[in-house]
Amino acid sequence: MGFTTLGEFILDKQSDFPGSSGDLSSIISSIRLAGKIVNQQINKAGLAKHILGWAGSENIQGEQQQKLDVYADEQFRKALENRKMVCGIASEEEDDFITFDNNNKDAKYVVMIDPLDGSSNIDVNVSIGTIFSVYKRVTPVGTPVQLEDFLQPGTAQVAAGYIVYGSSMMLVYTTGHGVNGFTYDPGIGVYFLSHKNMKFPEDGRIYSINEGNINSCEKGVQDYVKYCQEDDKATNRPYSARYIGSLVADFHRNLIKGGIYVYPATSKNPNGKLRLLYECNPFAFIAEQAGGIATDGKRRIMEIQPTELHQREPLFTGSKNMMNKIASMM
Ligand code: AHM
Ligand code: MG
Repeated sequence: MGFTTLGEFILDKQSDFPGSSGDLSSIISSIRLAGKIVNQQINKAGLAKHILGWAGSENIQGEQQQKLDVYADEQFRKALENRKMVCGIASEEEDDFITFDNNNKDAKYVVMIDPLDGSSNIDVNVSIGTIFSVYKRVTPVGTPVQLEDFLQPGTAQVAAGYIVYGSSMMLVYTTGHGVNGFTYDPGIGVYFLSHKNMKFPEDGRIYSINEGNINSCEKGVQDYVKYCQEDDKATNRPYSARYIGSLVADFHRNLIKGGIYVYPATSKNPNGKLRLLYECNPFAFIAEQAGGIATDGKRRIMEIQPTELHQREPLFTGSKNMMNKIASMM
């Protein structure tokens, strides 16, 4: 019937990595499984009172965690540990990295994960997501995993992707050979290839920024937003403002329709709000693989050398021509 499942696709694409052990494929498979489990709970969130509300603990950024954050964190951790291909993970929800050394001594990969991004949207029934990225460890296999295994620049990513829990669940990922998207059919429990070789349209007319912060953004960002709002028939302006406040959903829409997402430095968050390892780098890898651009306003995101696990960076990402325009104003 011409339908390709994610499982078939992963097997087929193993030939992109001649001589590979299939470990990376196994990591993607564990994420697809945990995604299904988390999706099931998210779909019940409005029903299950016990899932809503606060878990009562705080993460390292001082933000309150909701129960589903904790649940998602556990599911992805367990799924990744079970496959034995990962020696450690760093999660946006955990203060420090977690090592799987006891069980997975010979594993050569580490995974960074934001298990439930945009979680403030859960109790208002708005799309949320999971973001992940995979690196090869830099310290020797068989020794305890170290902080330096996690503090690698985005250019070292071997895979990155996201799951959007929206009107449908979708998994979108890259291993450096383009970007492909898979839509989940809950009736049979299978993801199908629905968005082959995804590309950002070169031009777009959607801008996504929290405009409530505009007065405390730098002048280049303010000028660009004014530019988006001007009337100009030739360039099809004014553009449309669309901001869900769920990075995964905002990025996903812009990837499909053409647009730009900006979370700049503000006076409240002088380094922006988003985390380099869990949010900026994976989206930068996906954006570049899809023909888009990702910067911190000046530097290419993927070339930034991280110095700490929970480091924040401004993020500007999207369609090439929109990104070039904002860059010319910064
Ligand atoms: P979170 O990881 O705590 O959920 O925060 C990240 C989210 C992004 O999904 C979203 O783009 C951004 O925070 C929205 O922030 P703001 O409310 O400041 O616009
Ligand atoms: Mg997040």
